Amino acid sequence: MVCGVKTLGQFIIEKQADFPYAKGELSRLLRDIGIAAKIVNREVNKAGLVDILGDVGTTNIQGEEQKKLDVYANEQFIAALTSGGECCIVATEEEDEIIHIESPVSQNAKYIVCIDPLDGSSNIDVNVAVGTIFSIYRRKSVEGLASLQDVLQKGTEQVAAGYVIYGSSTMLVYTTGKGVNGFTLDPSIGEFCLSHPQMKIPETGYIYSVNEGNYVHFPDGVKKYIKYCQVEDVSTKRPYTSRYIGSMVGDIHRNLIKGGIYIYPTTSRSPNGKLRLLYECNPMAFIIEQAGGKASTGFDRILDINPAELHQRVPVFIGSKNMVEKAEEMMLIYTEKPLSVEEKVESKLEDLGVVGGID
Ligand code: P6P
Repeated sequence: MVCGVKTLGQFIIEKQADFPYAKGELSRLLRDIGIAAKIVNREVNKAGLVDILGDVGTTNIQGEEQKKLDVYANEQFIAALTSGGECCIVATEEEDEIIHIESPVSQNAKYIVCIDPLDGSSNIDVNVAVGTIFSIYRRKSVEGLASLQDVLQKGTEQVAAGYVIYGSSTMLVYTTGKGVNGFTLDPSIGEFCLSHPQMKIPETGYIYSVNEGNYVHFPDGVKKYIKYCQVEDVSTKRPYTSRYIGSMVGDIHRNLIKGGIYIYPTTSRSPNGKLRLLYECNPMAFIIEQAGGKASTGFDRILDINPAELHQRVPVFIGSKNMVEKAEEMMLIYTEKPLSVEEKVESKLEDLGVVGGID
């Protein structure tokens, strides 16, 4: 205990006992992520003072302007994961392809990390909270170089997931499947200290987070749910409050503490939704489910989705259980469920006269 508080490092070691076969690799991997988060935090906090705001002048595979801090954060997390030696592949929003960590130690490491190094970076220049989101898997392949197949695992296979929110204070929130714990960075000692043990999301809430500027392009089920949130009904404390800051980590962190729902559905510009399955929706879904909430596409559980590609996007309805279930109810009534990737292939084959599909 440092000055009466439990640091992230102490907590990780203490909880390692939860995993009888753990030899400390996951503990060290979480420590490496914590170190990179502190380095990124330092730059985020002084972003207005040094030439690290604004665009790099390049775009990532998503076609999004890369901010200098996006690139900086990406470099710091990759460097920390490389030096730590516990990770063999990094899949990051900022790189088109997976990154094999080349060192001999890392090539035989057993963990895969999927990461959005700096989510919500369009907010950096206007000083609104941004975040890092990470997801950790055990590699499935047992020999040779790990591959993309080791990365494209269902969310239920995650061994850990977490986020860092660089806001009025900097917090790291993570789960290893045994609850959710939050740590606040104490700059005076440079340590993340346990501040929010065993976080639970209220079963219902009164905040809905969605970009209503896209309203006309939303599925009817989403339009109906938004109108449901806005109708006066004292018995259910409606109308709810609308809060949307354009930073998934910020919106979901608030909803985790106060209760609420975050929705990024399909829109005309994002026909599959905007948020990425592997390094945004899956980690957030793991955390929110572990905190007692729910996360779906409006129809199916996020964590059950079989990823088809690295930067796959999915619609996301995530937050307080009762609110997500109400939104799903509206989607079921008013919106036709889109075909899954497998169903689209099957349907195409049938159109082409390939009866019974391909075994
Ligand atoms: P829009 C940030 O770019 C992000 O990925 C999430 O953090 C955020 O919730 C969403 O996109 C904002 O998107 O289309 O509403 O500006």
